[in-house]
Amino acid sequence: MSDLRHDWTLEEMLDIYNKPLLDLVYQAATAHRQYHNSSEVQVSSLLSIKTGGCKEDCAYCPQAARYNTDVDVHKTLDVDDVLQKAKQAKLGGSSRMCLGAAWREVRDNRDFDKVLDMVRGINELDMEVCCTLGMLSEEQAQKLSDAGVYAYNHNIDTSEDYYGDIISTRTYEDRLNTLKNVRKANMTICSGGIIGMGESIEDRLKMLITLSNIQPHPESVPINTLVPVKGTPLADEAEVPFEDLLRMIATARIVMPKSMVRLSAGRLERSRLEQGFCFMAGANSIFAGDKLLTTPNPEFNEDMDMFSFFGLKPMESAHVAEKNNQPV
Ligand code: SAM
Ligand code: DTB
Ligand code: SF4
Repeated sequence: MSDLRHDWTLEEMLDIYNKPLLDLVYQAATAHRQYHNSSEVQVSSLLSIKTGGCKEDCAYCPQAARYNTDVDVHKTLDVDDVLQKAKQAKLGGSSRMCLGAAWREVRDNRDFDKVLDMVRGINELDMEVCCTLGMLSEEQAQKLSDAGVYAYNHNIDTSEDYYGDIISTRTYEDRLNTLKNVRKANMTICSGGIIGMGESIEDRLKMLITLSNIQPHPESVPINTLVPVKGTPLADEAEVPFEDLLRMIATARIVMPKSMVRLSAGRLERSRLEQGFCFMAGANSIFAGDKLLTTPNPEFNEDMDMFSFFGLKPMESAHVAEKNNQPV
């Protein structure tokens, strides 16, 4: 299977992206079936362990301290509270917890030690743990990995060319560096971006090129649609047409066929049939639970209804799968 390429050109990507829509979806569905069980969707629960008050200036983000949004700032949650929430998520059917913090970067302090305890505790519940905590040094990445973090989410958000229009307090290079540290520490990479921030189609495709240049490809690629939040500079951005989202998901699936493609933020604005089309075009992961980090998301039960409508089922976590394969 030699279609894992790291040298996609913009021309090739444009040719794929601009195919007649159903041909594009068919090609993506075919690529999807080469590497994945098309009836399984990975389901993660997101939990904001430290909310708001972030010193970065990401133009889309309700948690940046400098914008006047309705987000209530909250200090780092206690380990016991987080484990309680993880247990609830597990009872609800989630096999994977993703812990998010509104930090520019991780600092070597008591809050980081708390996160490491959370990670160990959630692992003991036989759940997979992901974290998204901002930039990491090599040593911090290793500590997270040793504590049992399975995946680290760190989005590159858009193309290198457009990045400066969205964030000025860090560089694209900074983000890519953290991704290198994540890989070195043997955590899997979850990295993608946001559509609907005023970027061009070329910017979106250049972002996919950067991701597909990473060797091996990121194990997981979240495609978020901007959730416009009052008080942020991007509050009044135009809605993203469904066709754009579908083409983006399908193109990501074709250029990174082995990765998980996550239909991330922005699902509340999409109908059940639209989301079904995205699963057809190769999306095979979602965030479930009625809240993302600070903004609303569909109810868990609604998602499970949607899954049964389409004949989909939640994927087991690597933990559970390992256990089930052990001889008794
Ligand atoms: N502070 C850490 C960081 O920036 O890496 C982790 C949390 S941050 C909120 C995680 C990701 O959420 C961002 O990289 C961005 O892609 C996404 N995000 C934030 N606000 C969003 C919004 N309004 N709409 C869609 N995605 C958003
Ligand atoms: C990702 O790509 N999307 C998630 C997760 N990684 C951490 C976050 C979406 C956040 C949407 C805005 C909010 O709820 O604050
Ligand atoms: Fe801070 Fe992350 Fe939001 Fe940027 S995206 S302002 S780094 S919480």
